[in-house]
Amino acid sequence: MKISLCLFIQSSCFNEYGKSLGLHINNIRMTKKLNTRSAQIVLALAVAILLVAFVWVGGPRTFFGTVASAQTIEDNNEEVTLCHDARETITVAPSAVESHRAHGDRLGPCEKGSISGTKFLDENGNGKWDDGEGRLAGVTIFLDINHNARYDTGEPARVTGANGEYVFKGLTPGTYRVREKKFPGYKQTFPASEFYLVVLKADQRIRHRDFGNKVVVD
Ligand SMILES: [Ca+2]
Ligand SMILES: [Ca+2]
Repeated sequence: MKISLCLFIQSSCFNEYGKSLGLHINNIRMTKKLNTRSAQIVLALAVAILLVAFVWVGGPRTFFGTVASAQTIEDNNEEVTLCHDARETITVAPSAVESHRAHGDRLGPCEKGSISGTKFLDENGNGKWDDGEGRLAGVTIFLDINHNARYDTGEPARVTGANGEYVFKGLTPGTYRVREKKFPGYKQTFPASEFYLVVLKADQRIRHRDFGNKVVVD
């Protein structure tokens, strides 16, 4: 009788029958709490997984246009690859091919171009690459993305090889400013503008964007 009463009045039970019985009842309560919390966590995870699945499979998706990239989406149950080349961010349904095209994207994979050239030693300093003048290796050529006329961390850069050549591959269509990184002991003599303004179209190869330097004599 006292035990059954104890199950309803636990605090008095703890005092009357000692710590062992009280702790046992508290453990039962704690176990029930943990089981309830675990069930809540499992339910929350299941809802989150279903939400993610909806967004990726059936719901709207966001396409980031800061860099052109190929996207494979479904159109009438067929996979369609398009190049998101509009350089803006849009959110559309995965099957909205027409929405992509109206936005400026193109069907098919992204066609990427290249810019290349050679670094030469302008020995006579006349701003031309004359016969017999050599090539310069180890010079950094970069794409001045922020147009501040100097190299910044993160801007695409190439170091000229033993033959003085450099090449930027995989460039998306757009306008690029190609510059060289100044280095001690040399002065740039070509091009006169000190940089190239290149308007690159899809799958276009721009070549002979050369740079010349002469040795500076103290
Ligand atoms: Ca020359
Ligand atoms: Ca820069």
